[in-house]
Amino acid sequence: MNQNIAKVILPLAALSCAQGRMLAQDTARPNILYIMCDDHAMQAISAYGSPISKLAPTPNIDRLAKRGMLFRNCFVENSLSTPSRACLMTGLYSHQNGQRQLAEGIDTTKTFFPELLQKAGYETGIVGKWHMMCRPKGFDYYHILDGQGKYYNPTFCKTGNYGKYEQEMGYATSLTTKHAIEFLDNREKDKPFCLLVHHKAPHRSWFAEPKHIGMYDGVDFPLPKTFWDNYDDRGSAARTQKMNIEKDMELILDFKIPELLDTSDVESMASYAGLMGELGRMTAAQRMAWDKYYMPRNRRFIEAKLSGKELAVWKYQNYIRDYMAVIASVDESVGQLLDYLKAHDLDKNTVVIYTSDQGFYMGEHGWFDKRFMYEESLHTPLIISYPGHVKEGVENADMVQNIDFAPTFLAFAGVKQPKEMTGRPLQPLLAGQKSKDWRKDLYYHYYDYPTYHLVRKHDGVRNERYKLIYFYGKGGMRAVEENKYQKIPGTSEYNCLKYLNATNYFNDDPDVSYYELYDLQSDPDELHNIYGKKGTEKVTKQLMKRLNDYRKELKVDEY
Ligand code: SGN
Ligand code: CA
Repeated sequence: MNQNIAKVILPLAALSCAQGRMLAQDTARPNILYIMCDDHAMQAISAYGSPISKLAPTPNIDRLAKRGMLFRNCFVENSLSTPSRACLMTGLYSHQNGQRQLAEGIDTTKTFFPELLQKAGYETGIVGKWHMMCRPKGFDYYHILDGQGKYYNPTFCKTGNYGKYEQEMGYATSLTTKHAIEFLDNREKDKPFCLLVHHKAPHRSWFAEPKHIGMYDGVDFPLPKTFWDNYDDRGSAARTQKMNIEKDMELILDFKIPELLDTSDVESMASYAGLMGELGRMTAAQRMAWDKYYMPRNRRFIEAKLSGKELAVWKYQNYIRDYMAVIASVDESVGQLLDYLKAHDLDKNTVVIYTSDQGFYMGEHGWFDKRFMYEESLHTPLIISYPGHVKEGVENADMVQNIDFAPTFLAFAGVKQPKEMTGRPLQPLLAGQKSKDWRKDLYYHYYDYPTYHLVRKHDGVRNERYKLIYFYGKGGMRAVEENKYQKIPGTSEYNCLKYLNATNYFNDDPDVSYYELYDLQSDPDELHNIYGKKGTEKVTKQLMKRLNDYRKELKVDEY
């Protein structure tokens, strides 16, 4: 074995056979601290160097990047919360672990990686957003939010009391950090630990902590160059989506303007209810901090009577301002956790991972949200540090995926990866090796239609240069028949169906079956679909073969 890889894996692998009598040796196995945010775009982390992040830096996440490896090409398999979390838990693609859509679906008979760590003598914990509709499996400790969780004074349930949610006063990011520290303080000190810190932030609708409200007021963020994309060159899915900042971001909910409530309008009422879901939970002091910033901002907005492009730009600016103010708390949390590790002499023997459950649009193509296989939502940030084992301040450009996380953690713990686990351990890459047989392309599949944001089903393959996407499925209400969860009361798909029915959400929504092809080298912004264009025959054939091979090898049963 190559010496560098050995440095990352060997001290651990040697122990796997000694499970049960390993306490004396346990300092050899690293602790794992996995921090995952919800919807944190790479564009919002200054270590990745985007123009937005230059105006709203993340010094603590950057601190982590300086002492570890920053991955430029980490991708999700299905750009949505619970599917990504299921990939994390199982190291399996969505159709293998069952969680294809946002609602319940994970096959709980599958092994969750923390179960294997537990068996190997690790103490395991999870705090914050769990979001899976099953009990946390494989955790000695949990302190988790209810579903998507709330930002203000949220409810949590804790170890042994699954489903019994109790309100805690404070802000979600700080409370989650507090519970992470409780786990670290109270853990059994002679065992290695694996702690998952899953922040609710910066999920929609971006409610900042009182001390950060309005911190970017007056800062003008640069518009992404694809902001005014008119999707000319593409199939219908890029046009029929409902995630456009200008058209679909709601003034009441997303921009927190309750003054605009129109009680005769269903959409206005739904938007207001969403907003009150947070404002209505605030204490008087929290609400005062809120109103101090938003009341004058709302008044100025209403008086300005903006429309057209001016309104679109106003929305973009205030979306980014609110989002980045939410990130400020996340960044502080990372700082607190890193400081804790140092103060407790745990920093050398702890692998720290920072990531998100998917990427997010920060105005690229005029969008927010995720779901599409286009770059900004397909990518997710990934930073891994393990002092003395992973080189400091380095970047990696290999194609890695969130199904690789579970195998990586098992390898750190010296636990043999179960045969059925599809992802691959990142240890060779962490050791700085370009392994010859590392994946040269990846498979992606999105299934959640017709639900919020109306992104059509698609799958596809991406290699280092090209991306082939296949959009498919029935349109409009005809798609409801194809949606497994849409008729099950209580699921998010069911709730959405009621909304779709009430609001004439669909305009012209055709059945689709078409491909798109992008050359990421000459067109990194994916503005020019070259599928069917002269000169692309050879590359189309190659990618089509790879896509079909993936579908066959992975037994994708959609078609
Ligand atoms: C909520 C959001 C959507 C978001 C989904 C999924 N609406 O429904 O904008 O796409 O969650 O997000 S909200 O008004 O309730 O915030 S995910 O990150 O959980 O997949
Ligand atoms: Ca998410």
